[in-house]
Amino acid sequence: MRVDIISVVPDLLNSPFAHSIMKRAADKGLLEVHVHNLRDYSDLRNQQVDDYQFGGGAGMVLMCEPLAKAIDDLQSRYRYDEVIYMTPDGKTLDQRTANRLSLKENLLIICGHYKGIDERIRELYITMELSIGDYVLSGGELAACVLVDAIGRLIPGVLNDETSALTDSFQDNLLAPPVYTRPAEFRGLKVPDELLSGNHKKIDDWRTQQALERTKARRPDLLQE
Ligand code: 6GU
Repeated sequence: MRVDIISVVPDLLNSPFAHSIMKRAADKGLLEVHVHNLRDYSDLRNQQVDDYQFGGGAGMVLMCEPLAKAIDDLQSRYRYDEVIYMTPDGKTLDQRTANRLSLKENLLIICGHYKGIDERIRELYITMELSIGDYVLSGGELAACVLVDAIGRLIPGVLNDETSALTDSFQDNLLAPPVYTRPAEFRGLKVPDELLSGNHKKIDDWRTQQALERTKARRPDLLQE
């Protein structure tokens, strides 16, 4: 998968993809992330990319021209499956959407900043608008990192048996069961007998039961779906 990201703060987007599972995805040739500085597409003095909003009001808006120029340039070179705008008024990202996007070849992600981007860019170019939750961030960059991480780990071949996504929380609308490692007893707290039993059926049943109980207690909304 190739992911292109357009941002006015490209430095925010570098380190998250250079470690751990995202790094392994890149090393295996399964995920390529390319970050583009919106200012490189400005024809104005000081590489200006934002302006005051019509109608007045606090906060700057990312202008049409640099964004259109950046997207046109990238679209002339790659055929994107989705052009995604990260915005708090988008659809909230969930595991189902991450699963679906992980099967795409080329994604273009636009990060807003300040008050966001000119509405006409949304009308003309954007095919999908995503939020990562009901709170406001200073810009779309951290949200884009969250999105690429959530998608990247699901790309076929990125995870192995040890890191398999099949047992993640949300993968079947259930939270994951508790996990334990050595020692078998820590400060008087024991690992549940079922997990030490060596009986795979017993272990699976215990995990399913715990996942159900945990979901019922913490996220009953997931069980309604
Ligand atoms: Cl995608 N962007 C911003 N600026 N804030 C957010 C968000 C996105 N998702 C939640 N809050």
